[in-house]
Amino acid sequence: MHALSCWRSLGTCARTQATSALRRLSIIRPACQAGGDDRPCPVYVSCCVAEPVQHNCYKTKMASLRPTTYRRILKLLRNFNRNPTPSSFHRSLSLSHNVCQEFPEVGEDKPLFPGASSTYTEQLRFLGRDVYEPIPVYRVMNKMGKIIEPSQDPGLDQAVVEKMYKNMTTLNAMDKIMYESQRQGRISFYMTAYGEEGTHVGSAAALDDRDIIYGQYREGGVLLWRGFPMEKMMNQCYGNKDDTGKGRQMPVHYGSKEHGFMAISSPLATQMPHAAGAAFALKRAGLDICTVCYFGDGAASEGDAHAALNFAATLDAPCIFFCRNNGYAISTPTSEQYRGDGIACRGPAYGITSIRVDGNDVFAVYNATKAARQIAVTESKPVLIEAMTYRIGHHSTSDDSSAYRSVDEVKYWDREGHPIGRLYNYMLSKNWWDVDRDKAWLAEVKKEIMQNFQAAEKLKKPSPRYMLTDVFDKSSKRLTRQAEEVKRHVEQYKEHYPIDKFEDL
Ligand SMILES: Cc1ncc(C[n+]2csc(CCOP(=O)(O)OP(=O)(O)O)c2C)c(N)n1
Repeated sequence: MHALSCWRSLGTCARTQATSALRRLSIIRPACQAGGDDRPCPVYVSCCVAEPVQHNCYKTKMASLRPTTYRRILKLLRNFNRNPTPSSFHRSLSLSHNVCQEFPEVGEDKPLFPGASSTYTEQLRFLGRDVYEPIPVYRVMNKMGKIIEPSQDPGLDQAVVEKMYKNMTTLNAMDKIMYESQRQGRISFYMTAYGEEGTHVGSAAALDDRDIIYGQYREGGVLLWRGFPMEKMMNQCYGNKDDTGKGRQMPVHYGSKEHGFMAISSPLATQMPHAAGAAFALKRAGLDICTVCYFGDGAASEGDAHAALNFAATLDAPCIFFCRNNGYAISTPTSEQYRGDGIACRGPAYGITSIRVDGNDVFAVYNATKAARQIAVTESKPVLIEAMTYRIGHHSTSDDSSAYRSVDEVKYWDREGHPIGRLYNYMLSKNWWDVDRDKAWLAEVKKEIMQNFQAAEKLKKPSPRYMLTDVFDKSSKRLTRQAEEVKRHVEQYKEHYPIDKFEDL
């Protein structure tokens, strides 16, 4: 019998006037129990009463509930009635198989502590990292782009695979040009995604375009996949007048409401609890979409990562946590970042379904993300994916990685099993691509990037007045005064400011 319990808050505040022994409140829907019946049906609200040695579920009248609880239940039911499918029911209520604590027969020797469901042992044994086998790395293709196990071939058609390849090579070509542009002092900062193209494109391709993305900063390929124009990326990096962020953030801090991509911000891992919270909101709204949160192996050490994973698990939030484990956090290798089995092994400890994949295998990333999305959306649960990859580029243009890792190591990864080379080989084996097409495509994409780049460089910077707008939704008196002061000051001392490069104040 499926018992679908209400939110945790509802459960803890639920209390009938009749008994204080009420532990939780559950809503039971008969059609769900009967198995997948889509028709609307009555929903019974019942409360579970737990006594020391027995457990019973009693139907209760809504009127006997506290007014706040009663109002919450009505709201839940209204949401459910608007879209009464089993899936929307699962999404508007948390699925719980453990509605009431089960008490064993008298005399049975079993731990009853509410904190864990376990057995007793008389052996004094600590657990070390050797109790678990390291989590295997799921892959579909080998390093030569050959499908290893045919049943795992996602069977994507030529157009989709070609889009994947074009996306990955576009990102790579754009990175080269933007990186060089920074070296020449034309933009202030840049971060490449060399070697990680498969993680961006494989995951983005498996999502619904309505799913909401929370990125770290090295996920430009996800935006490209969603059709975010290259021109806008350049505008952001140049902080020019057409940048939707009004030139306020550092380069590569992209964001696009239209493409469901939350604006990037520099403080690591802060996007993680946001993604968990947003997923919870999506569930409450009864929407069949999820959030996807990208982060690095370094960011996973932040306190916010813990908060996010635990909140998502306990709130049954449909959020895919996608870790790009590229071996480094600037100069910190993973051996100094953690001593456990990477990031994936942390998932089950939070009660989160988890998997480790070969991040350089775009099909493995695709399959894992597609399956994760299915779990997140239909079961309303978080999923953790750890994509193993290698950061081939420097951390950013402010970093020289030869100071802390060998050039040979980097060369190895650039040569062996590179995500773009692997997909290229796969396409060759299918006769979907050839050397001449490749040359023509790479020349075409380079030309397009250069055109966008030059156009973005020519545009003026946004008006300096935007420095003081959007601090709050409406400008305060103090900000308005400061804006006037700035204007007066710049007009008086204009020869000291590069005003010709900016739009009017
Ligand atoms: C809270 C916080 N601490 C430190 C930094 C400085 N910082 C920027 S990027 C970075 C490394 C992040 O590494 P990782 O999460 O593995 O991502 P990667 O750069 O490898 O993609 C650090 C420490 C920051 N931005 N925010």
